[in-house]
Amino acid sequence: MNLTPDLIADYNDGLLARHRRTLAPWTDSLEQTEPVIQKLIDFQIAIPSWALGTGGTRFGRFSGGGEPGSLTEKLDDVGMLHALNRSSGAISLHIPWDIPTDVNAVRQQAERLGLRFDAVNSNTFQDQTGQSESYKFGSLQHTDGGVRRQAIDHNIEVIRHGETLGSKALTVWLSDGSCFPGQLNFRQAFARTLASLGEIYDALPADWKVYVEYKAFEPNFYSMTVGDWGSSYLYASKLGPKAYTLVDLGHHLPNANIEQIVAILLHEGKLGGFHFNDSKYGDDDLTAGSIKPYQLFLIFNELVDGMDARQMNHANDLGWMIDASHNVKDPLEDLLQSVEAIQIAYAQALLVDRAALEDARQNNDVVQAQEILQDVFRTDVRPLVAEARLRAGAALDPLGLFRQLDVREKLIQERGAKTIATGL
Ligand code: PSV
Ligand code: MN
Repeated sequence: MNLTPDLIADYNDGLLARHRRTLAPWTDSLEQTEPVIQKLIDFQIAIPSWALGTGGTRFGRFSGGGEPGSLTEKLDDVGMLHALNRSSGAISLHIPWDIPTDVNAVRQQAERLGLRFDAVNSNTFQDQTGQSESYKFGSLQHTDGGVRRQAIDHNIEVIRHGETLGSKALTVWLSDGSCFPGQLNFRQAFARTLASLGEIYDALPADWKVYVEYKAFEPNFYSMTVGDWGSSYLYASKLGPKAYTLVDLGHHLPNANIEQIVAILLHEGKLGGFHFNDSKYGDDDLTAGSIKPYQLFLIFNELVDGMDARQMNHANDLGWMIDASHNVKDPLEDLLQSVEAIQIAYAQALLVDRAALEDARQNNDVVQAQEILQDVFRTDVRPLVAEARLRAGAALDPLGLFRQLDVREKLIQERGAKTIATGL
């Protein structure tokens, strides 16, 4: 579907009067709001190639219609999201689900759609057909050197694919661990994993990063070899300056203080990137901001504070990615909602009066510190996010336009009612 600038401008015309009314209160404080709007325009959130189809649980999967069946169609879908919100200008690919067959064509298509390739993801958590060794008992941690070799080589192959597309980072998420006490020698598993990661690290191009993603549980339920931010930090520190920790919001034990984790990792210069999603219980992969929007805001509050302290570029110095999957929503609508929730949390964090907050902290004025944060959290910043979209040439209401154009119905007509996207 071709969402031309004219089509978007026509749609916006109908919403302009209302938008101007909601924006009016903000125009009194332009000095404060202009930088926020500009930062929102610059801020791009990568869409995971595996979230464009309907997800599932281990109990089943209810496929939606019109799902993308090839990398080309996945790029088209992300291109459409980006045309609607101008904030999804990147895609994160999972290999081997998304191996490009014609690299030049894929690059050209991405360029036409205004997309760049964010981190590439390796997969040693599933056995692929034709593969000689099995990952049933782990990959980089495996007791058998042959399995480790296969997993290391796969990661290096993923880097090579990423290079052809212009990616600059590899994300390694390992399902390695154990399900029962006694199954694994923890120390040796750690040492083997570190040595395997070291070989992958050595294959990184000079301007690349590797993100070590941790997860507390699943699919192993007794131990995970990269089970928490501490272990990830340890691996990243031992690997070297190109290695960083990746925080996936769904990968913590219940009630973990993720904002504190983020603050410390940033302070140590070891936070590399993010996988946004939300959860009630575990790795639920729900829409960002749908369950705990205050937590999302508090995370962004630490991100902005920590990035500013290190004079980092908000838009480029960390990898911003969504990692969600949805069983009951239209995947594209879900992604539009996630992007908007992230933008809202980011905009609110940018508006925190940091001097006043620090003052309250210095005076141990706990009440005032809470007031400062909650005042911003309870402020409706949606007009600012909409204004950023308007200036970037996006739709004032991306979800509204998606529905008005009946995009899903058109995708079903084009691709069929029973298509299944590759991925989980
Ligand atoms: C694992 O749960 C994870 O968060 C990793 O990022 C994977 O790459 C992704 O989900 C898709 O399986
Ligand atoms: Mn993830």
